[in-house]
Amino acid sequence: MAEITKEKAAKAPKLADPIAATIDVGTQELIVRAQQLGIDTVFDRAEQMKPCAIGLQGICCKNCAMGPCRLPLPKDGIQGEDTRKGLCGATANTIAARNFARMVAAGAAAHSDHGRGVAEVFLAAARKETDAYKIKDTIKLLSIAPHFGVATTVEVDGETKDRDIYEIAVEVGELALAEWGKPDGELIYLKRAPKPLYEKWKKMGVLPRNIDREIVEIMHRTHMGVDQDYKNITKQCTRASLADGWGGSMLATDLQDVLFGTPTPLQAEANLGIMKEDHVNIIVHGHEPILSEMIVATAQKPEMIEYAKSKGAKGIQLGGICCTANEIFQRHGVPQAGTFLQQELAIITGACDAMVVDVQCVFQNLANVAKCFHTKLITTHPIARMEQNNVMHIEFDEHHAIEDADRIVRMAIDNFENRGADVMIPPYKSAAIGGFGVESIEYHLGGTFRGTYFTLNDNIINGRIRGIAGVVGCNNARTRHNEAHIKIVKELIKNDVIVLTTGCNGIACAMEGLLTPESAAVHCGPGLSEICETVGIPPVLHLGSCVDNSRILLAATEVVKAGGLGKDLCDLPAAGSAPEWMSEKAISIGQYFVSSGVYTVFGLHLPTSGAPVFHDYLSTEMEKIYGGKWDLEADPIKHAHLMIAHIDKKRKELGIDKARERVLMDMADRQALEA
Ligand code: BF8
Repeated sequence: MAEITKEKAAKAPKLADPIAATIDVGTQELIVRAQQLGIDTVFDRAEQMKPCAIGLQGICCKNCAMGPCRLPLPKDGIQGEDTRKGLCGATANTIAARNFARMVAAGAAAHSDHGRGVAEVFLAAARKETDAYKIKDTIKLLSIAPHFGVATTVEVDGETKDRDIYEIAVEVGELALAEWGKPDGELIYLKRAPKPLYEKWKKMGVLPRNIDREIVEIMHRTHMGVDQDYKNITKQCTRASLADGWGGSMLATDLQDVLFGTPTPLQAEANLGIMKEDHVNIIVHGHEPILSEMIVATAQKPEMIEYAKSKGAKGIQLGGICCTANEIFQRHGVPQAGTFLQQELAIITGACDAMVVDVQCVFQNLANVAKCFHTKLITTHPIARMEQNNVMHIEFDEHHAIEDADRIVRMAIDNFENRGADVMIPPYKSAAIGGFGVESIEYHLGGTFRGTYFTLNDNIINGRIRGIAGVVGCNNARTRHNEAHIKIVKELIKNDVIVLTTGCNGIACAMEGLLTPESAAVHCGPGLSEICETVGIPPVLHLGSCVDNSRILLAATEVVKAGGLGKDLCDLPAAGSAPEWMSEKAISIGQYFVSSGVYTVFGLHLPTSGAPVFHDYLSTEMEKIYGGKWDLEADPIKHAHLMIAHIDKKRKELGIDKARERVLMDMADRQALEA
């Protein structure tokens, strides 16, 4: 055997320390397994490649071929005037703002193009051009139709009659699809925001005209030699991000609810331990439920289960990764196999018979990992293919969706017998309840008869609930997997802040057992614990995928409407957070939260730190305009306390800070009062 010399050892690529890489034991075990098998994962690659410090700060401009121009901050900081400039004279502020804007454009495009795909399928279903998709949730359809000005009833001979559901759906579908490219007017859903917020947007001239136009305009403005005022660029960031949050994402959520059902609370499990050695395991990964809904339906068919049994398996186990996990968890209770950073590891178990991917957050390295196992890796979306030749492409189309899903599930079943003997599924998983949304929060906290947000507001006003936090977003291999997510959420609920979660934060919380009512007694402060126990809800409410951040906007709007907590979103004792963000979508989400009046804290870093004036504009100046601001804090406990301090500030402004002090009196305080 060749001797390992010091030189050879020094040349060996540095591998991740599994314990430093993730807080999750199952993930640690699979990182070790990958390393033993000589397969690199994102955790190892994060050790081997360090990020570019200048890019990280947002001050590298590569928007023309005279560059890239790099504008590092002087070592001793900026003394006096900031004289840094690129070849064309672009300042650090212009460069950082352009880069930031392009992130907003990409993020808004990703969410909104997803929404467009849903709208197209919705219209095909409404026109009965496909057998695979139907108008399922008619109550939701009837609730959104008025926003589009579509009548739900008709007068016939002096009598009011209900209109045909499919007729309504066609009109809604056509108007919804027009939101991407209509020549005049403004986005329809903007008026769902509290009136003062809508008026603010109008006054600032940031009402999006149509979704595509705002994204295209960012690309134009950030072309070499166009918009050279970071304030004006930021204004367009707001307009495009609103086209995402109150446009493309909100439309995606609503139309998906109509097609597949508005989620209601249900129970499932989370983490890679949901995979079963004796079952055919199919992992569905990506974002669009158009694909995953069909796979879920097909995998549950008795003939498919029989087919799996005929091949020696006991059944079919589906699992989701990334936002597809959130989509099929919230509507069907399909278990969540893991977050963004666990995608390669699902294959490294050796038990993944097929991984089916569509768009967004899919690692190209999945193909290299799949090569080492029997796993069939299948891409399904025309805009998202992989160059590696072991990847199959089965293009999914609403007109033959059932056949496509059938083919994929059969392929996975046929592949079961090709599995190697060496399977390692870490035996860890947690119970989780998901499926919350605007409607179910109203029901759970308002009761069958009341069906309002009054009870929630009452409990915020009396201080049992200190405030509301939206904690969302990705994992990032530059930080310990899930650590910041969990520390921040636990610190918030410990301080009686109820958490609304989406995206990979939702999966992280599910893996940690925080999506169960029982977790309240263990982790919550006395006020929130009492509410969770009385109502039977978890302290962390899972509201779905990243496009479903629109549910957070609408739930917050319902809180405003219920009264007693101000007139606008920026008045609420509420805050947003993305502890481990990595995606351009997160920047778009952050921008629309801030532009909707929400104090929003990001973890890690922001690609703005190299341009201090622009960075400051995103916090201080945006707050003056919209009432919300960007903030940054990498330390999870400090991060949570920034949010709590903001919540307390808002409670004080609302004059409800005293109520909370009373509620949280201990027995000694009470006795002192009685005496
Ligand atoms: O849209 S949270 S890593 S999965 S980008 Fe991706 Fe980030 Fe996860 Fe969903 Ni959202």
